[in-house]
Amino acid sequence: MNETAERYLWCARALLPGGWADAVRLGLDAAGDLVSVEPGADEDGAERVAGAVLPGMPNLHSHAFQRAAAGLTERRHSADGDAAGDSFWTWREVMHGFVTRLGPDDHEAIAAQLYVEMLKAGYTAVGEFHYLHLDPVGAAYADPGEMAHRAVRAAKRAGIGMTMLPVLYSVGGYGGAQPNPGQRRYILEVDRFLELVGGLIGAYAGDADVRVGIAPHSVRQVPAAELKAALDGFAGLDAAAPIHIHAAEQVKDVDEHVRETGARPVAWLLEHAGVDARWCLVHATHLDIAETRGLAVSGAVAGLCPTTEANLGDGLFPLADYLGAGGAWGIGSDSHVSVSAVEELRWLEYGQRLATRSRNVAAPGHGGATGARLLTDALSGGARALGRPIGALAPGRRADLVVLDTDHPQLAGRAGDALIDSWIFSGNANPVRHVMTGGRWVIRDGRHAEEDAIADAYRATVARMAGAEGTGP
Ligand code: NGQ
Ligand code: ZN
Repeated sequence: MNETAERYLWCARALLPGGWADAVRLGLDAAGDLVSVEPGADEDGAERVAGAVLPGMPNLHSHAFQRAAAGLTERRHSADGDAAGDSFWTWREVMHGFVTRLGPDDHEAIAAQLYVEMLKAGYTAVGEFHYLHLDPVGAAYADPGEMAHRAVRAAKRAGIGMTMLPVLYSVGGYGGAQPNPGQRRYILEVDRFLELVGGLIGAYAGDADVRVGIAPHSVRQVPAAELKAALDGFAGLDAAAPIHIHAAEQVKDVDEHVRETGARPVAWLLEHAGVDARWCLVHATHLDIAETRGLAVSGAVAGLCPTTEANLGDGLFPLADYLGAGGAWGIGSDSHVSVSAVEELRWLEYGQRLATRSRNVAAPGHGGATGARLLTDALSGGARALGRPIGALAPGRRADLVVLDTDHPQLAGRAGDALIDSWIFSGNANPVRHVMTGGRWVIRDGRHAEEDAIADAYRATVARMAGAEGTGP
């Protein structure tokens, strides 16, 4: 961050860390960071921004390639008479089959389309939990970072901030199971994994729009010894970067971990992995009360992905207890069955209402606004999980912001927290009008400058993949 602003935005109203403010003058430096935030200021030659200005929303969990499979896994996969029926586990088989057909160009085309969709939905940064490291037969690309670089390239073209989280995926499943053919592309030895991470850190050093962390996939796919080796090795590469892991998404994950180790997975991680504010436990769906409190006090972020968790039949996160314990959390679109910050926040709250037959579960006390609380928690937790200075309109943060159209009928007559509540809990129109990331307008009047070309490339990829295999996964 430079000390001096090179230009100014003047916002009729903006959500600042202390709440809504009028006539806010934002100073931006040449690098795209905020250097000053002055409420009640004169317009004085600044670029005028009409509407309501919010910090851009971090999307802390994405598997970009799954965007192209969204909608293709909604046919029954289990056999008639199979009492268990379809589940997360049958979905997972279909998903593993899908990746056998995806090359680097496909990955980049799908990611670019997805990231434009994210920006239009108000997401300004993404955590890409990336495990497609190897080619379809399980051999290394000439550049081991090929597939990761393609996702970063897509992010740069779209203009979304990127936290690249290369995944360590060591075994096929519990008990050291052999990988199936779909999983071949994910598996790296810890040494190769750390080389990949080191290479990515070097490639994006000094780039304010990219951060590199790591993601041991889950305690199911990474045995304790590999997890420890990866964490030790990563501490020598970057001792402050984010660490993400899938945790306790399915009851079976909990049961198997108890059978193997005697401990529930989140309890085990809290005890053995040094979980702290660098960590993001994605899903963390099935927690007992001790784990709920332990996770909250660890400072880690719970990475909640309500639309995917619903789509996959995972279960419901114990939100009220976790909020009561002061836990941090953020949202992710994960499998991208929905790319909408509104839908993630809305369904997080609705899941709780349905389960508890009550209302305003996330509201912060008497008279507190539910949508506003959800939004502000997800901004701060998401920023922490992505390890970048984002999530607030404050000096030192990236100039990542979303402008809501306050002329839209959905927001008519709304101000302050009622405006956020109305955005999140009324209707399905998208009032996101403009979006800025790192000081650049990337969405203007609801459009991205490259959206037509990006969508054409995406359509060509999907058509080719469908043509290669018939009707889909
Ligand atoms: C993933 N997705 O890595 O894409 C996982 C499924 C797994 C979610 N957990 C595969 N939602 O957990 O092995
Ligand atoms: Zn995931």
